[in-house]
Amino acid sequence: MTSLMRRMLVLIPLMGPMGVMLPGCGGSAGGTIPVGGDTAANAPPGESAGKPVSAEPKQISIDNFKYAPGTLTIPAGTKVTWTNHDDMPHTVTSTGKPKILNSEALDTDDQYSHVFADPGTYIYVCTIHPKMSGQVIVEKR
Ligand SMILES: [Cu+2]
Repeated sequence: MTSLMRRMLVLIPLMGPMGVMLPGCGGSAGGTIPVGGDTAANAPPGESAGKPVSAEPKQISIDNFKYAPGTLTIPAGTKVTWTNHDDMPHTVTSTGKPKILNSEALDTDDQYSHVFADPGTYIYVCTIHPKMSGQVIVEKR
């Protein structure tokens, strides 16, 4: 009896670290995706894993007169947020009509968001620097 008790007492501390690690791993893998700008670069466009989750919000950063990623493919219903990291003001403005995307001039760290409800290809530019352009391709869910 007593030796069994002692063995269990030894086992518990050994299991302790694993018990501590598991919630940490699960917490970072699942759940909300961090808002960091690096996630967009890692995500291959057009990767539509058959997850039944509602569309994850996506980020497009504006850096050095470029939208990154320049082409973003998303399922319908996705919210996309642009963040201007430049010292220059930029806009996110649809080239076609109606102007689905029509931000004001975004100063440094300003954001603009849009939820893409309908499938299609949405091309946009910066009206201040018309050579800047990007597109969002919205696919049916
Ligand atoms: Cu601009």
